[in-house]
Amino acid sequence: MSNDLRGTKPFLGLDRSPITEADVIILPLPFEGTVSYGHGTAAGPNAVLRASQEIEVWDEEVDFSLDSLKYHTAALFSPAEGDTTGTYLVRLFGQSKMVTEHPGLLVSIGGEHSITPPVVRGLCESKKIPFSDLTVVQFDAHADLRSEYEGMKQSHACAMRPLVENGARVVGVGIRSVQQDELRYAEESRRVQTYGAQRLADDPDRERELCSTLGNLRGNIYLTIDVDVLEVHLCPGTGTPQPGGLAWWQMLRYLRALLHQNDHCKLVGVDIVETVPMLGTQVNEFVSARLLSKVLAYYFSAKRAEKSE
Ligand SMILES: [Mn+2]
Repeated sequence: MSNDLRGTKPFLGLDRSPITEADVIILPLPFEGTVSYGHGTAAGPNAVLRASQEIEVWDEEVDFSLDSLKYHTAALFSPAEGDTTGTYLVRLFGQSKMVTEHPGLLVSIGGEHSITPPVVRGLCESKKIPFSDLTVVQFDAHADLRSEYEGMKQSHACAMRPLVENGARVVGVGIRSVQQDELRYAEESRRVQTYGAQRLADDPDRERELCSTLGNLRGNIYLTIDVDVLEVHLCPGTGTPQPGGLAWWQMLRYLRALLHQNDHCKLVGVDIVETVPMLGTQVNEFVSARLLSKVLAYYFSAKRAEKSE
């Protein structure tokens, strides 16, 4: 595959630590088996890692040096010859289970959103986390709650459904493209809370409610960021862009509420998906790399402050 030839750069250009010692385990997942429209997200992980070489390691907002953490950037976990979507995702479950036997925080870089369920399942199995004690915070333009899409249960358009079916809670943020039966399912399950993009933009009370929800989440939290949650100028390359997304500072307010202002936040894994690099611009991969650096700076600076108290 052409995106393999350029090689995988270590996250932020920092030395690769052994996986056993890493605070953060970066898992690049160049998979795009079920994308319905735009292609190219398989090239996302390498592009994001390359862009990360240019990100400042000091976070000016929370005064945190990202090079004070140890990173293990794993090799690309690519589809093998003959892999179908099904066989790749089963192998990914095994890979996630294996890497999460180590204590570091798992950060997966997609690839399309269909990687999330097997990554979460593998992680929960090796860390013995029951789904009933897991909240998935989903930043996404789409609800991803369909039972199947184009005949496939594993489609990127169904990424949240198996997690909810297995008992996880989902807090969806920035949603603005959803089917009636997805909404019905969300209501009936009683485990899905949705904060639509339009109300967040128009109603300051709704934003306060969201920040209070994120700030008060307890138990294990998995964070999944589909970059199409953002306004389209921040992610023009993504597979299924939707106008009306979150602005940059707005996105950071929500991440801060969850990762920096919630003293009880127990983050068990993160992924960022659907980044598609484009010819002639680096905006897609830079936005994703910067988002990852903010996630880590917010979370680990708060953990460190807690420890020193
Ligand atoms: Mn999605």
